[in-house]
Amino acid sequence: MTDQVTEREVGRSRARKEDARLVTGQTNWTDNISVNGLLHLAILRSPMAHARIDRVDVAPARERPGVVAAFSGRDLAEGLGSLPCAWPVTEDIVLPDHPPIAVDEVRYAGDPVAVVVARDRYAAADALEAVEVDYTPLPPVLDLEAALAEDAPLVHADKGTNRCYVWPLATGEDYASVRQRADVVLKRRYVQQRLIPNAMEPRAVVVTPLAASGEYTVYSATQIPHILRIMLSMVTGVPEHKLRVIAPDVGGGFGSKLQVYGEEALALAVAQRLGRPVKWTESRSEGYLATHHGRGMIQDIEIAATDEGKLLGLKVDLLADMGAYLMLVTPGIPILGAFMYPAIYKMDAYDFTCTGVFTTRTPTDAYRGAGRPEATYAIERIMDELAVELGLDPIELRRRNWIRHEEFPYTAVAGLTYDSGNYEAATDKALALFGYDALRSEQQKRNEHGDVVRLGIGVSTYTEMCGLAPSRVLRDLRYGAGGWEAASIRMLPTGKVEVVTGTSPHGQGHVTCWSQIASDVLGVPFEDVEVLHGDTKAAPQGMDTYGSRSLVVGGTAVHHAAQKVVEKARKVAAHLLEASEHDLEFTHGVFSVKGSPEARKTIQEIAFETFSSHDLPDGMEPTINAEHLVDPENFSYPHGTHLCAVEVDTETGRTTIRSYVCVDDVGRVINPMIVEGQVHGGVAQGIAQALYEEAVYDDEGNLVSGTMADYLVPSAADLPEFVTGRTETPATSNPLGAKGVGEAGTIASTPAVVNAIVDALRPLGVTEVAMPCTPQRVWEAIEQARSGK
Ligand code: MCN
Repeated sequence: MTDQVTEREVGRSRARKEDARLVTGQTNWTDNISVNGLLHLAILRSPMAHARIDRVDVAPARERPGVVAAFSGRDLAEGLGSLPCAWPVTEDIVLPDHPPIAVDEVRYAGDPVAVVVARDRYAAADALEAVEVDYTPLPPVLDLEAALAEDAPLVHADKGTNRCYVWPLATGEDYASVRQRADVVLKRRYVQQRLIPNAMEPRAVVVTPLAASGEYTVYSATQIPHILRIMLSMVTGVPEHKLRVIAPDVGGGFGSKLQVYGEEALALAVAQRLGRPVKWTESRSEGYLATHHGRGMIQDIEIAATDEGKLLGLKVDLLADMGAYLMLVTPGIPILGAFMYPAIYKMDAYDFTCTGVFTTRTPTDAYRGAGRPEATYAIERIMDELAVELGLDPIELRRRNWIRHEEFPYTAVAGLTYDSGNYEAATDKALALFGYDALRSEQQKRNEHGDVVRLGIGVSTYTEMCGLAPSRVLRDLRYGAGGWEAASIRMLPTGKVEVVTGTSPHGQGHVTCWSQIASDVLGVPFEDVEVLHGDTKAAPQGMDTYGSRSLVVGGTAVHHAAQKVVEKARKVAAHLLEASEHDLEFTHGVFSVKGSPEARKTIQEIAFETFSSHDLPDGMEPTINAEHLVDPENFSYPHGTHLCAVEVDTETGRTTIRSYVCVDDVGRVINPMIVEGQVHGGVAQGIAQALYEEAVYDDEGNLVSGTMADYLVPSAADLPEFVTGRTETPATSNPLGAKGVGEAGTIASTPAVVNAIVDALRPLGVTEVAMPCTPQRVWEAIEQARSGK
């Protein structure tokens, strides 16, 4: 007989089941996949940001040793559709054609131009230099404001404009009238630099054809095997039922693998043509050009308030850099942020407009937080400026405006109903952990002494919408997919359990957490649960992993599916124990008859009896397996308070983070250690935006920060010790009471750091430092303030 569990799994810091394999190299990365006859793809990319393609001759490459085939864009164009944009945010959005490989024109440095196929990857890469391409340069389009001028050169000449869309949202009272009653109106411009997602594993794809049946298996380092399958079928014409997509072990994504990439379509098209298995693996520097970027926005934000610091209204005008083409959800990224500018604050009016702009740069799309870090940055920065203007402590200003615990559920001015929250508790806890008052007095002393190294304190009180999400809301936003998630539970005859999930983890630890959830509901040991994912044959239904949705949607589906298993098992147990279902208790995996505890059956015994099906209730199918699809009623709204203390050397401009405290409220926690890890990773990425990372382009549109030597991804040594705390305000929109955590740290941390830097330098007259706040930028800001410019 199998052991039953007596301790609750949910809430335990279980070491991740999946890690032993990952850290000992017994992994199955896409690039490790090798099959007989495998051919390798290399892709020639445009060296120019914008040019007409006059001629492509791949014939010389075909002569190179080891080369099996070579294709120009024109060679491959037939039969290949446009890459999909699944989030056309307005009816009149400009949707340019996006061929997986350029045919007539290249629109960013890195746009694919030709494909070489060879027996090994080195032969393929070497032969690229033999491909002849004649280009006529066209003017690059790099400046978001200049791109909107009447006479601006056009990224897509056939569209007649670089304006992709204009998306307005005006909620609450009329902003102009509210502004009139304000005592203070502040306006600021913030720039969200472009960021390059740096997943540990670069992208890779392997396609294996099965000639006899016309089937293809696509292995891809993707976050979205299910969506990819549908979209690849539409782009290449391979019928969906003949396509199997497998996301093997995937080494991170941060949104960059929430995509349908040209290379995936090209690999499939080449495998189709040659009838041979093919592989493409991106190099790191190739990824910097060809994997989508994140952020890239100019934010004009205006806040109106009374003398007492009561917020009245907010106006935001956003210019969002789409890059050269619209990828899967490019236009929707700033729209996800649109709802978050009012954040945790009460106000009467909100007026938002986003203009999407095409430029001749790598397309942008989701990057950890996707729209919400930008919104949080702008509101949290301007709240600090307003506090200074009103002579208030920044935390006091926030206290005067945030939604109070007893006011939940609360419909915020942008229209979202926050189900729960306790901003007071999280802030109080963070302040205590941080030692706020002591740091403020030290700061004052240093300022009075005119110290070279100044101390700055930054706060960020945030919420965010995640757990994407209710399908009906997504439909209203013109998002092309639903927000549901699927799970099924297979009770194997020997009492072991397979959880099949539609989520597709790539570092988050779903195998562990889903095991914890299933174990609790079914009463079977954690070790007896296996989780299957990331394969459209094994887990045919799913909406994949992004938007910190997996726990609150996918985990909830696991919970419900497990409950269905228990209910089916109850019927069998009642029959076998000759009792009424209502007289059965179910505790720790054991059904027993109330009042006669010796009359009992474990759920594992039921699984075996059902399999052998000798004695089932009439009409009952011989299985207690179950499936459940969940479509949540609402997003989830994690929140918290992050506090950062920096020391800024006013002679060198160097910033050192002295302490970093974050108290996050992600509702009920399934696995505290995993949540802690998510917060650490998220905060690291937010700090990276504040201090280090930027995709820099020259005036011709070349990416000059094109390697890891030029684009500074911080290592653990560059980051401070994080002090983490939690408060737990359960979500009311899912039975787990959980809120998402995957992006929270990134969303909260960037403004905390920049607020701290500006706070340190304010006595010197500095009111703004542009991100990333490199020593040079900080030093320049000090010099500018000194010289009064
Ligand atoms: N969790 C928990 N209790 C909670 C909330 C979450 O135990 N109250 C656990 C979940 O069970 C899950 C993990 O924390 O194991 C993250 O859950 P969730 O917030 O639902 O986020 P997703 O699983 O949907 O992951 C997506 C999210 C996003 S959008 C980005 S970007 C991101 C992130 O996850 N990219 C990551 N974290 C990442 N972590 C790694 N290692 N690699 C990435 O690419």
